[in-house]
Amino acid sequence: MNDTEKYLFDLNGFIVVEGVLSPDEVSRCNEAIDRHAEGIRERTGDLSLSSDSTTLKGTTGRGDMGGLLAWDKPWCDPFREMLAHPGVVRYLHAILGPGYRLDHNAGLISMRKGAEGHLLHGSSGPGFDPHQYYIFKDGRMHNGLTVVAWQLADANPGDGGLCLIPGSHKGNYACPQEIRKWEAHRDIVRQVSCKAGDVVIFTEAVTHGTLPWTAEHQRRSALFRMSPGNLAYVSGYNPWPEAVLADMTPEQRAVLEPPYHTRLNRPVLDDDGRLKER
Ligand SMILES: O=C(O)CCC(=O)C(=O)O
Repeated sequence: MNDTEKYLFDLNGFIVVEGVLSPDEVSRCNEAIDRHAEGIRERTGDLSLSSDSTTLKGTTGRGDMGGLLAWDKPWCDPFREMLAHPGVVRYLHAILGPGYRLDHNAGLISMRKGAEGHLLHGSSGPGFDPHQYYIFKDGRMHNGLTVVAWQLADANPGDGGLCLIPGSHKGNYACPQEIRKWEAHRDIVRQVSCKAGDVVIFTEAVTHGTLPWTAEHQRRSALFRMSPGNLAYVSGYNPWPEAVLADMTPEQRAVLEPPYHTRLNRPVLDDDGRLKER
């Protein structure tokens, strides 16, 4: 992660890394999703994400699908490769530190035209959340839970999808409800437009959410929530399902280690995603 990228992440709480996946990698992901599309669950009723917002509501719910890492080969492969992808490891080392780990099981967000948005949320002030935080100390940033969102379809300006309030990871006051609902001060909320193959990395501390999807094509974003090596938000690692671990490379397996100190013989990757010699 170069100095400009660090500046932008520190300033905004997120960064878009363009063109991490090749068109072929994007196609492999989309083909795997198409094969499993019956597993996409559209949210209804109590699972709705737009609450009583008048501007985030939609005609249908957001589609979610988990289990990507446990699919049969070859369908799981392009998603497993995301764990230690040479295009993102150096960013995760700068943002989370060496020994970063997968926290939540990987999941797909899919939205079709009319899908509702998601109330803005985030973990900056007024309290300190020891699992989802952004702090700067000893000349570097430290982040808790951090999202790596792999874009598998274009999100053009005006399409909707991921949005956030740049800089809000350093906020001290609670985000007012009318802003969380995208009903007031909409000018401070930025839709993150990006192309298939780009990766958006954002700290869970930044106030973020989802705008209703307006495009004709389906939104597809694969979310990997990562934590520093010493930290867990959820207990999904205890244990990871056998089908998730089966036939993983040592590099991928390293990212599924449970939380513990990096100095205790934790397998660690180099910046290119290869296992480091001890
Ligand atoms: O639509 C997005 O990418 C944001 C998703 C999100 O914030 C969440 O699922 O908690």
